[in-house]
Amino acid sequence: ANEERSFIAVKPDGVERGLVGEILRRFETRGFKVLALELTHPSEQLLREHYGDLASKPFFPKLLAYMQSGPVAAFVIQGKGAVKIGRAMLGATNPQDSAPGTIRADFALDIGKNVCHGSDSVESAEREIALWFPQGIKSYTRAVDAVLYE
Ligand code: YYY
Ligand code: MG
Repeated sequence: ANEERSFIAVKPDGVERGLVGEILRRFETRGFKVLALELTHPSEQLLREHYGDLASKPFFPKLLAYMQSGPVAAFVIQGKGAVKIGRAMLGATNPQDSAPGTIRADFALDIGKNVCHGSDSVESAEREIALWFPQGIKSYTRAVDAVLYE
């Protein structure tokens, strides 16, 4: 149960604005274990798979261009409630609606430049992790987990 994983990404605007460290720090200090970490230039094919459910949306071409406008910082986090807490930490998709203290509220204003991505379910997380880290993910143990969890 403490091994749930989520895929988190800092989008090209977040990388360009120097927010990778700040965003990663929030997940680290919350207690999540970082299992993978990569700065990558996603191909159009990868993005079409990643956002497969959105292919028919009017904003899809703009989304593809945005996600290819620079490197993406891709992470895998692991820990209790990683998917739900990850989404909560990102905030609502539209930063105009994101609660204060969330990443999107603290660092963004427009839905088309919302700085970060997080998996929306455990199933999506598994799919996205396999897509972005096809080489596979290696786990490791941390002494701090004995202190972090009851
Ligand atoms: O999962 P999440 O990123 O919060 O939202 P999705 O509905 O999956 O949309 C993916 C991505 O698409 C969103 O983060 C911004 C962009 N987008 C957009 O530019 N305009 C919209 N009306 C809806 C989504
Ligand atoms: Mg989504």
